[in-house]
Amino acid sequence: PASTGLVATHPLALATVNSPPASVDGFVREFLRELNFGQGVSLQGSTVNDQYLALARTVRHYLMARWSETLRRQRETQAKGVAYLSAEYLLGRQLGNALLATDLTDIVGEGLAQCGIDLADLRAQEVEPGLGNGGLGRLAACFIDSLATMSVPCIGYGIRYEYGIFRQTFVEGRQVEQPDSWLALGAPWEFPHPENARLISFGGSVETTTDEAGVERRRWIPAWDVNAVPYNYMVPGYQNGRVNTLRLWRAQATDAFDLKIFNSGDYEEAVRAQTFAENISKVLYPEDSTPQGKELRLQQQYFFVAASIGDFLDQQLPEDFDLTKLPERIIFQLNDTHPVIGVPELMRVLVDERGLEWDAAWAITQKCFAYTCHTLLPEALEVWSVDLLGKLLPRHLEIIYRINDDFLAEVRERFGDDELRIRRMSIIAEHPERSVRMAYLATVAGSKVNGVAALHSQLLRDKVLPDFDEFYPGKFTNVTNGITPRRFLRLANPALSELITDAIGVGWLTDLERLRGLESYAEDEEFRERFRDVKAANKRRLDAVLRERDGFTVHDDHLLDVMVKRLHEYKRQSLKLLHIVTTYDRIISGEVAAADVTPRTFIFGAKAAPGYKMAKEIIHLINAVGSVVNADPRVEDRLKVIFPPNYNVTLAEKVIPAADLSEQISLAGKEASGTGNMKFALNGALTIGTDDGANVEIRELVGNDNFFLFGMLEPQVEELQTRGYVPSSFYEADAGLRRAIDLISSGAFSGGDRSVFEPVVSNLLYEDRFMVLADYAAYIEAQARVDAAYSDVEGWTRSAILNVARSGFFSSDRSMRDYIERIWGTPPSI
Ligand code: 73E
Repeated sequence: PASTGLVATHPLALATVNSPPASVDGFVREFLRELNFGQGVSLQGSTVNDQYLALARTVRHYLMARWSETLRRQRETQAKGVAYLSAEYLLGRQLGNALLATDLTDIVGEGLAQCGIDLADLRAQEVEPGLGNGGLGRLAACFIDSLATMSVPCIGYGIRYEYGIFRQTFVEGRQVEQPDSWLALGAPWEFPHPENARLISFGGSVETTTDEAGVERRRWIPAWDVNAVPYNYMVPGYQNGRVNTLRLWRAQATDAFDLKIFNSGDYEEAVRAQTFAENISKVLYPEDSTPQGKELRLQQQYFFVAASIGDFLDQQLPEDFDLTKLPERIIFQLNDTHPVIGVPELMRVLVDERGLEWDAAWAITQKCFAYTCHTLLPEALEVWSVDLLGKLLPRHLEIIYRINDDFLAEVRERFGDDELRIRRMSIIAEHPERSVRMAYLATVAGSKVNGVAALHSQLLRDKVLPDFDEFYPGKFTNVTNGITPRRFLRLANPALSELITDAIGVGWLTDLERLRGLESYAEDEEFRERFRDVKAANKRRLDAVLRERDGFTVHDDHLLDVMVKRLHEYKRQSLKLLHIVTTYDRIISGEVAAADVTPRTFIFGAKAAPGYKMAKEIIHLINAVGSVVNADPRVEDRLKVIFPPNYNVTLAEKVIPAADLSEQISLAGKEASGTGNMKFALNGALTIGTDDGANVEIRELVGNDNFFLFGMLEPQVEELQTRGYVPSSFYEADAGLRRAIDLISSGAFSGGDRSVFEPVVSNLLYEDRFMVLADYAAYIEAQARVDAAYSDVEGWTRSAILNVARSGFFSSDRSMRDYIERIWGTPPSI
């Protein structure tokens, strides 16, 4: 209920707001009004930040009518929708996307010019909301963009972290983290609604009570609580008049909580209590693919999931709603295991608060959730110790035990007392400590379970959860990830977008398979030349950005070889590094003349989790190799290694369109999907990659001739593992590899100090969990193929165009259609 009393019955109560006129004059008037009345400054006295904030609010006005109309229609039709539950949303800058969605870019550019302002300067002023670590968070952002564009009812739920992913700096080549205060200069895109705060409880105990009907019920008596305050963000569809909602929760101390202490005279303690509560949404955990099992993280998870489920049941449904019909109204999509505590939460609400019988509640719950798994790495599969969970959420732990008991009873019924199987399938693990396997809980509760690329989904079924696949035939499915072409082609690469439209007309931006129409242009010499001009222009644009940002230069006559992604051993940045060191070694040893080496600029972008030591050592080594190689006159500027700090969505939008070569070199079977790989292919880079994640599908689509495949296949990896992998034997057997590693251990990149990179070297020689050395030779050979292919300018361009033409499949619009068809059954509603 949005309004009450007189307001609700007022004749204007249902009137939607009018959009400001979509004309240059109309815009200028609205913008100046915002500057004067909103920011409280004159145009003359305004700073760039004032102008940016006023512009953002002005653009918001244009979206407002569509937003309220979307909400009104949703209330009226009560159509089935998606609640996307994700602890991360890596949104990137909002302004450009909002202008694109409203088709206001030209009007605004012209209007601002009349005011003596350059739109580009205001766009550059925005600090991106970095509320995610990497691919998982960015995927959530792409998905909500696609759903809005496809007019599918969706509400995204998450956490409004006060500090997002840390800002990375380098001090003497080592990573140093700085807090990301993205809110410091104002947050023009959010709508806080403190009046709709929800109380979220923690701790305490559970007791048995008897209700009015004389039935015994378990009742949770929590020990403390916090307020969850919703902050709404618009999610505009692409020029379709729809605006969905992203609702992020902020933790605030409850008055009652600190007042009690405050009244007792302990002012400091009261403030401490407030800090404690508000810590919950203070900072994003900077770990990607390696959750740490910290109590605050479980608090964050429960906090946002309980707020979201409560919000949906209380605010989005009519008051007299029949809860047995809940699956006809909503599907809660679990973005990895982070929101899985929502399963026992929905059970608790249905049974304890709404008085449903257990079996009825379970039948509803099983239909209302679906689970997406994003990884296979054993260390990334979330488990919570029973001690911790029981302390923080005692009633939820009870519910999980009951779910497990019922589930294991079913397993026994099917398979008899097969104790090994029971132990394997139990949601509760006993070793090394008693804990809850969140992926198992999600699999038992979810109506569907999906992996994020074909290979990943198959391995998930066959290797990680085979017992569950046998037990629940048809539950497992695949939806290959995707990326939004609005941000990662239209906004990031306007020059290529224009070239595409010139060739195949409009319409491809919401129907990306139409890029197929470009295939024939690969044979058109003039088109190829224009395509190369676009690439070169994008390199110059990147050069300008990196010069200003970090003082790096990018030569537009170099092959631009790019590896941007989180730093993780399984992704094998160290393999890329060995290639660079090998090439460098060949030059300085005189094996090849510098003049005969393909000029290449290597760009790295990567953040390491602050506690991940080996990842940070590798960052240090990349920087050290870069300093030496870049400064060595023998190289004659034919190799450049640049590593701009703080790689984020904003930088990705500049780097990817300029790239020639996309590095996707994880050990086969370890990268669930990857999404950067798709962005590069769509922007006309060729991939050098292993048979892993979505690389497999990229190669199938773009064709073998337009992709540089190398390395072991997943079954070969398995086989080598079983046989016993001895990395040093590869070192012994390969002279090139030996020389590269020896050069690193000699101190050549550490001022003669042999101890600095010893940990990296011994890790490679004696551990090498991800088989870098085993794939080294194949990688070097594949890079030689790259050099040869690049020397054929026309042939390379042809391949690059075919990469663009055949990447339409990787639109996140297609991913959303697959979710609808295979998982949600949500008919797109207009
Ligand atoms: O392969 C990527 C995948 O493309 C995978 O590593 C990543 O998700 C992407 C989107 O599907 C991912 N992130 C996490 N797990 N898998 C993760 C785990 C814990 C915390 C934060 C992120």
